[in-house]
Amino acid sequence: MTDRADQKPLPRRERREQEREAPHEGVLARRDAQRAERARATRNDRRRKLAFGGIVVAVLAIGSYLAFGDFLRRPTDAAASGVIDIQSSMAGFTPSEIDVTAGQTVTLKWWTQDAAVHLQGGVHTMVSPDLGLAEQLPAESTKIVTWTVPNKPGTYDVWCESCCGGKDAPQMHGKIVVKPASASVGASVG
Ligand SMILES: [Cu+2]
Repeated sequence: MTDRADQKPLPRRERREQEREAPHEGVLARRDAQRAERARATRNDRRRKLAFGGIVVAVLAIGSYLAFGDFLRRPTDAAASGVIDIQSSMAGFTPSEIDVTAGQTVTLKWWTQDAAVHLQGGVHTMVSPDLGLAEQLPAESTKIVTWTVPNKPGTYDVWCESCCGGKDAPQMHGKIVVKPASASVGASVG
């Protein structure tokens, strides 16, 4: 006996409550539309976040390329321009390894931003007895060093003896690789 027709008319207050719980179809349709709209908005929002994330990744990629691309390309640029860029700092030589060709005269653009107070005698040094290098670089300066690479291919140690522990400190050492002349002559003549 739950049929509505059999029931006595409900008091007005209860009828209103019933209507609130079972709203008519127009309201339901509106709610569906609102729900769909909200879902669309969420999808759009997600799409916007994805797009934004993509832009952030792209910007970071371009930024790192601009920041480090030059550093990564440096060996090629040095070969093309004939100038090797070397920085001395409390971290040692940057780059810590350079390639040169036996018998070739190379130009080193050697620079530092360090203040004299941090350096023994106010200089960084570049020492490699085997390669005939014994150079000094005053604080906060750039020096052009023209150096004729000895004709003895191999890998050589180079170090700074005037800061941060000097020769005894591993980070004050760099590496100079002297390549045989034939390899590069063949390449440039061809
Ligand atoms: Cu130094």
